[in-house]
Amino acid sequence: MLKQYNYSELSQEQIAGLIERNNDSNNDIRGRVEQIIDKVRQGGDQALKQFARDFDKVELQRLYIGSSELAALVETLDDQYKSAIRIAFDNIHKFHQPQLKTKEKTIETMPGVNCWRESRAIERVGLYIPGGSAVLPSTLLMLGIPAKIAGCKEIIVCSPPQKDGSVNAAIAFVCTLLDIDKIYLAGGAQAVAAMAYGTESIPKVDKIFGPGNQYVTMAKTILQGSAQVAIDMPAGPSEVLIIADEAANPAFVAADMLAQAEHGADSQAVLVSLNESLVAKVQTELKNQLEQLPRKEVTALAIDKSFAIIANDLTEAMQFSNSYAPEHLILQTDSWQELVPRIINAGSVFLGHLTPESAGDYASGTNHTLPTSAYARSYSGVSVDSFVKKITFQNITKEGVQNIGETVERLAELEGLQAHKNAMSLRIWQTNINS
Ligand code: HSO
Ligand code: ZN
Repeated sequence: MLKQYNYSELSQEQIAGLIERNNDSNNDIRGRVEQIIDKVRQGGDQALKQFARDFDKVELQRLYIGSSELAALVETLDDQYKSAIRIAFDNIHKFHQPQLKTKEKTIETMPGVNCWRESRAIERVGLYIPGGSAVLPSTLLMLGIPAKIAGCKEIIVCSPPQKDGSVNAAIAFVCTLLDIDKIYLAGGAQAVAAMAYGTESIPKVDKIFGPGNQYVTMAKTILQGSAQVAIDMPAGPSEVLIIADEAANPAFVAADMLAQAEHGADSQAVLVSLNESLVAKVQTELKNQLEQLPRKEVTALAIDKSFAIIANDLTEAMQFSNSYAPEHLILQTDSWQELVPRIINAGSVFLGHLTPESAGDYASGTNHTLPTSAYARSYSGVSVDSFVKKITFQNITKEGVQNIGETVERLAELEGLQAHKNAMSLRIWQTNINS
């Protein structure tokens, strides 16, 4: 059963409590993840094999599977899945390709002073593909496609081994579409540590991408501060917030909430409804639809931790949504067009009654690696931009030196940095002599 609150009756503290998620207040998760990171740093491949024994219940001879094994796995995948993956691949590629902008326009800030930016791919990237409670080949599409478009030289993929020491056939198929010929068999925080420091088998990378549970997210957060590695964002347990008014279809609302909840017990689905009777209908739908789901135990746990809020109008609904900053926001109202400009914090938004989050999770083209846990206040989802650095360039001509020279000299004086001033003064003298 979904807990239910009236927005206007909630105190600021209660709202803050509803907005908060995944806090690790007694540092339980941090402590355990730090131990894992230390073991991988010191023990390398041997530590990873031990984690595979302990966590994945598999004895690994080698920490990767290569191209011939991947090809064999691809053979086992049904053609209808292959063609669905190809369509998703094409749509995601279509949406991401135009994001690549190698050189921006040159701006002449003063005559003879030219500045511009160019993108360069991050050379070595690590993609973490979760394989815990559900194997997610779609995540490899979402990370691998922008990495390829950006032109990353080395793409390292880590995914937890299955019980037979292999990976899922659909993941293998996505690898072939992406021209990736190896998958490293490591999962969880240990995989993230391996990519951050490098082991005998797993190369060290410059940036780590991918969603995961709280352990994976914690490992990324710790390592970005200590291992000279960047991360895409802290992407933890998945969440959705749905704003629904009287025009909403309760079956659609419940289905979207359950789709979120089936990701795991720590996922959250929030309904912000404009009327109580819709909430009651959604409750009934949740109960009925949940019964039919193969993952009903885990899904029910997430629904128990979820809640509905009854707001007086769309303004209140948007206010709560912007404070919650959901990873996914679904607007099941006819007036979604009006609401779009009022969205301030959200990872990815699904507009209208016929746009389920599942479309974006898999195949419409947008990326599903998105900021969770209110990080949508400050982070964007993964895109081609996440796989490049933008380098600034400038060139100053003789005319430029004459135009900007004195300004630089004065500012250097102001800061008491004589050597800075000299670097410009020498150019000014030389251009004066030669003119
Ligand atoms: N909703 C997840 C992505 C996903 N769903 C993968 C199904 N497969 C996080 O945005
Ligand atoms: Zn999903």
